[in-house]
Amino acid sequence: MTLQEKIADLRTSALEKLPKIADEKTLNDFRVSVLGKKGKLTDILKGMKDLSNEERPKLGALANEFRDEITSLLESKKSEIEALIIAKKLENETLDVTLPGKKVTKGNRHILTQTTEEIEDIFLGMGYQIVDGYEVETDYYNFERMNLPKDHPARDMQDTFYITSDILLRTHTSPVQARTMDAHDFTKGPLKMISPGRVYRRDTDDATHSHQFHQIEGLVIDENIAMSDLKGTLDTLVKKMFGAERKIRLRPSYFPFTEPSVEADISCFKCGGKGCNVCKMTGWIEVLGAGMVHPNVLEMAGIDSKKYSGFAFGLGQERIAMLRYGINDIRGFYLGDARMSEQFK
Ligand code: 2NM
Repeated sequence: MTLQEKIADLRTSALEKLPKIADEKTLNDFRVSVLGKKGKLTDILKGMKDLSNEERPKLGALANEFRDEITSLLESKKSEIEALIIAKKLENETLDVTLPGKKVTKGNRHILTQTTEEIEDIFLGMGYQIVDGYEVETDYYNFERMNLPKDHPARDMQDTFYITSDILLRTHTSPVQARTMDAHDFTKGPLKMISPGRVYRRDTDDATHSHQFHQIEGLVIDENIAMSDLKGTLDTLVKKMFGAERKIRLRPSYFPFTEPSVEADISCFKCGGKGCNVCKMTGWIEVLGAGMVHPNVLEMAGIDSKKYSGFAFGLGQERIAMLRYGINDIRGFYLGDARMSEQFK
């Protein structure tokens, strides 16, 4: 067989095999075996050394022609295979838009979180800062600084979770107020803050008691802060939370950390004051405690009680939510039953 015939044979078999190739690996192996350094063409061309000077360039030209033809065929085959791979991928990823969608159930924030954030927004709108503190506190900040003397019944082992005789779980968020008063620079302006958070009391849980619950306390200290400022602030709060028609009523009360102290009632949001089951026929609902900060509390923070005065208040998110939504068992807030939360989407 002449070298020309050998190339012609190789061409025939290559043209026959090429169209049947369907993947990149086989195509590459084919290229190497035909055109590679140790491939069939190279093998044939080894015979060139025996050709005459006229024959050699002719065979060279033929070999080049063959190489060009196969190279071009390999190129188009490669594109063909790539297109096929993409087509197959697209086919597998086809989205049937007529199929029914998967239902995504959306969660929602716990009702106590929602209540807290709603109250936070109201006070942020009045220029208050929101301050976080420790749930594990010292006797000093939790009681001493709140003008609760050593023999005060609230300091009883019965009422508080003690970790040591000096360290306890806070019974109110007042320690946050004390710490913030300590740090506040009154030459820069008044102190206006709320402290939302979890608080603890030693109590037997039932429908209306929980050994842990949530509280928001507020505090404003500046020169010339008066009871009228407290009343206006509470009025704004209850109108935003319970409706513009609500009125507030302050009754005298007692807290060791405020003097005078008051309980604040709102006119009943259900009956408007005529008397119903929500207000127990009184027309009024107790919502929070408040008062003018006791001079001792100011002085313990290094604040001159002759120059500065302040008001403070405290409310419980559980109580607010129970009133608003007619929840009759406080334990429902903590059981983690999704059906409880789902009602407040
Ligand atoms: C209440 C009622 C009345 C109160 C007082 C203070 C502080 F730090 F200024 F002394 N913080 N919170 C306060 C006053 C809390 O809760 C029913």
